[in-house]
Amino acid sequence: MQYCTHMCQLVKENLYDSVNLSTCLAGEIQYYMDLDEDTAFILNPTTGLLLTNRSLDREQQSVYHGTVYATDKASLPLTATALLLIMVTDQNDNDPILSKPIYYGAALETAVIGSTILKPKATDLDVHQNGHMTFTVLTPDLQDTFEVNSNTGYVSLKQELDREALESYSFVLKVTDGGTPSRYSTAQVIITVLDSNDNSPVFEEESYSFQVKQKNLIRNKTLSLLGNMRGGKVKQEKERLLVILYMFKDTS
Ligand SMILES: [Ca+2]
Ligand SMILES: [Ca+2]
Ligand SMILES: [Ca+2]
Ligand SMILES: [Ca+2]
Repeated sequence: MQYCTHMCQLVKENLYDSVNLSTCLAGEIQYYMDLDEDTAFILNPTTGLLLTNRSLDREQQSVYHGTVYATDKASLPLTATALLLIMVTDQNDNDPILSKPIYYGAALETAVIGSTILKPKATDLDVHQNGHMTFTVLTPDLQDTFEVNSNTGYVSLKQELDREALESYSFVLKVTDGGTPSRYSTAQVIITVLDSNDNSPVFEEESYSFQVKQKNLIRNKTLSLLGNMRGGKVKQEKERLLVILYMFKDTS
């Protein structure tokens, strides 16, 4: 009796599906099978129609192996066998997921344009286009400041930072898969701008004049003077030890 030696059949995940295993044979045949997971399928012994017995999950099991037996109804029946390979085709039933709900990054305000600030990670359990991820920044007004690599999701600097102007940025990172329809998820990104010493200390006034009694100078008393930074007009450095060296000049 002639029968296929190998069969490869495709069934869809999540849907009740069927494949016909009788196409290779004609005549009155009884079909049986051994399958590595026998609750997933039912084989109609008369028609050879193989039906999914439950909804399949490709992400749990994508391939089933088995053997199909075809026996004729002769008084001395003959049996043929075929190795059966059932592959579950993918549906886009998983969102791409970013590894954290919130990512925290930091960059020196003197960081060079193009430097990478953050490397978010994302996964999608589906395959091919259903698992192909594309990253974007959702917050339009920050698209000039940060660039997200659409393939990797890496966040890099697109323009210069200035901590004295803005010391923190927040935007929404979106990852979308290539399925039809597509699925997506988002995460918050918070980037702190770290201070660099990029501003000189500035006196509040252009000149100061004061009088000191000579006896104080003779007694070597300590003179103190506060040089104030201009709060509004001049940018202030953060958490830096301010050491001002005063030099006095005798102008008499
Ligand atoms: Ca699935
Ligand atoms: Ca899937
Ligand atoms: Ca997907
Ligand atoms: Ca600074």
